[in-house]
Amino acid sequence: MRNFLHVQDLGDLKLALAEAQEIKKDRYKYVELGRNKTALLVFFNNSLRTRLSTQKAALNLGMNVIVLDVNAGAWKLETERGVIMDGDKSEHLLEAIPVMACYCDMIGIRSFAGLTDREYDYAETVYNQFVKYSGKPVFAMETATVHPLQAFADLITIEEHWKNSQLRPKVVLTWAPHPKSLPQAVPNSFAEWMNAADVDFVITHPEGYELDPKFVGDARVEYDQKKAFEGADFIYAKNWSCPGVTRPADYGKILHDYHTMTHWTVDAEHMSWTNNAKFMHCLPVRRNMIVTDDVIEAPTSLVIPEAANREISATVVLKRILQSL
Ligand code: AN0
Ligand code: CP
Repeated sequence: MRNFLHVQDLGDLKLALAEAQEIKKDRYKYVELGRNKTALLVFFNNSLRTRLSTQKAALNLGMNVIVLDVNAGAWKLETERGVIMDGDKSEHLLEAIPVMACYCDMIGIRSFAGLTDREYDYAETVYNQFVKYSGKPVFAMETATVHPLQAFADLITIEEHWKNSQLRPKVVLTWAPHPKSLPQAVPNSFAEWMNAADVDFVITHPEGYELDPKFVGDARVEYDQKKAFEGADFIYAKNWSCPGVTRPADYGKILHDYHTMTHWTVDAEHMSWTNNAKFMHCLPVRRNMIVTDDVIEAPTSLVIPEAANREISATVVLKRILQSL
């Protein structure tokens, strides 16, 4: 595997999950694989988990790691071609990418959606520029439309906490309120990966927040949150801004004042509608906005195991890339 953006990039998902468990048992098993290889992690946006877990994964594999925070010390980068660069941006990505590529063997990119130009975001313009102009393997650390390292860790976590081999778990992705416009990358990837996994998958959100059909696939969409939660084994909460599917002009917007949407916040009553479901969120999470204190602190909350599994998903992905060099 050279590039990592979608679930299909891993090939057989069952094999990838087995590899994750192999690595979890002995996370240094492939420590020789990365000797004298360098991973460059480029952050255009903030991060806690992705930064630490991906660095740890590279160290597990014996690699060297360089981290670049574009907004903290690098030249401000122009990303669009054809712009007259008379503003505050000193360097163009089209020079910066091949330069960065000189110093490493693979590149991880965190570059969130701008949430103003749907076409630009959904074409994965920045990620694809890195693929095209670096000549190096590139993996997503949350790009404009996907967050596959997160979705892979989430799937590992669901598999670990589902003990019934006879039945498929019911997994529900629920929208929850948030005061700021957030990308669709996490719900897009979660939907893509759940559709590829052996689970009964339902998506619930207020009208207007329909995710892009290429990620929804054959998943059931239930607008009544209570109905969606009934019998659920896993509740995956996340806010996302309007994907602009039904009304392109609303792309990236918050459709209703969040104060009027607090009935979507996951609280103990919501969880009582489920089959004693586990609660999941990728983090960072705003407490008492997305989820109440008692739900996130309950023994049924998986938010910390999910974050821990980010090291495992990243180790599998970087190992696969190393094996392709
Ligand atoms: C980001 C998002 O919603 O995509 C990152 C999540 C991993 N969240 C925030 O910006 C709060
Ligand atoms: N879940 C996740 O990707 O967290 P960070 O934004 O802190 O990396």
